[in-house]
Amino acid sequence: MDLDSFYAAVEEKRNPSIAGKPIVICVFSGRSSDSGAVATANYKARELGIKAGIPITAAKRLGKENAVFLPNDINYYREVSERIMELIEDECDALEQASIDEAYMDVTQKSRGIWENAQAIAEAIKQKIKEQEGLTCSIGIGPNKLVAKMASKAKKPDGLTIVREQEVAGFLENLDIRKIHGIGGKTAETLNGLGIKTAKQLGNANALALEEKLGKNKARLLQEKARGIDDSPVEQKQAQQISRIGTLKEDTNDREIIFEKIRELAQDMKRKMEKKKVFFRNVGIIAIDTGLETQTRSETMAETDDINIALSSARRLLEKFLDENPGKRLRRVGIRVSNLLYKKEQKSLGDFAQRYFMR
Ligand code: TTP
Ligand code: MG
Repeated sequence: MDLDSFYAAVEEKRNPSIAGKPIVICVFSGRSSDSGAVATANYKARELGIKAGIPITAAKRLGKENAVFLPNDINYYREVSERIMELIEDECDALEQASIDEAYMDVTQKSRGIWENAQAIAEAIKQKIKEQEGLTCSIGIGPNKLVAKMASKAKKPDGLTIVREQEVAGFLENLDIRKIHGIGGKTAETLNGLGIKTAKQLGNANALALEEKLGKNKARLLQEKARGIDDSPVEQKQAQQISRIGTLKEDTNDREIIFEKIRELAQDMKRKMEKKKVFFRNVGIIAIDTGLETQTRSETMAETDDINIALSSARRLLEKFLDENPGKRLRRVGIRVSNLLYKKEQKSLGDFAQRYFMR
């Protein structure tokens, strides 16, 4: 699952007055007013040639006066991302978040190995994300992570592509090598130089000739990918931290109002901590002011799973922060626990064996 033009879509959802316009999310370097690069652009802006990685100045020339340029509000995108990951976690056997807007889901058990069931799960996920967050995503379903990922890129935005085992060869036949994860512009040029344009050609290419150009490891890896071979499991990386950030009803420096919000967020965080069965050894607060500047404060303690200890620590940190920043009004606040210890391994061997034999 990969969300469509993620940062731009989130901004479009947050601010309906810009809906339908070309939207460009910028990472301003601060050197001069327009220096920096584009993080992403919505599909309207992509039609004008604006895309991730190009300089903001170039994007402004292409976008003319119609396009909307916004600074990258990464903390907010992380909040939305986290909510979506939690939403889809319940729909699969195992979830592996691959980036802020991308995740692998194992549905081997949930679908009982039946492709139509997997399709229904994917449709339900798309529906849920649309209803709860107002965002679209593209999903690929395949016999392994590699094919699923390539399938998710096959149709975008709002796509759903299924590539069954027996369809893998056909899917790869005409697939541009640039669509293979790990092949960037440079590698593609090298391969094109050898007359290799499609995944199938790469899969069938002479291994020695490839190794000469790319080195042994890379050549082997890319050739396996080009053949759709991948047996890596969908593995949840254990979270290093759990946090909740929320927006205050209005910008304020009133410590009671701010702390009340932190208390509310902590209740939600507690549910997640119980689900993950963690102890924490560090508590932090996140303070985002009216200029969207983010500051954090944290302290370390003996390991505990008691939310009240996290809350009294957060209270102390907040008091200190506000004393040090008199008059600073906050727009969003958050609480975070980190240095986590897991009470027991999440996946029992029985669970793993069952998944293995379902394959
Ligand atoms: P992507 O999933 O690569 O891009 P996207 O979601 O904007 O568009 P698509 O519909 O093609 O999936 O990346 C996810 C987010 O990561 C993206 O919204 C912004 C951020 N990002 C950067 O900040 N810099 C980059 O160069 C890229 C590629 C992405
Ligand atoms: Mg995306």
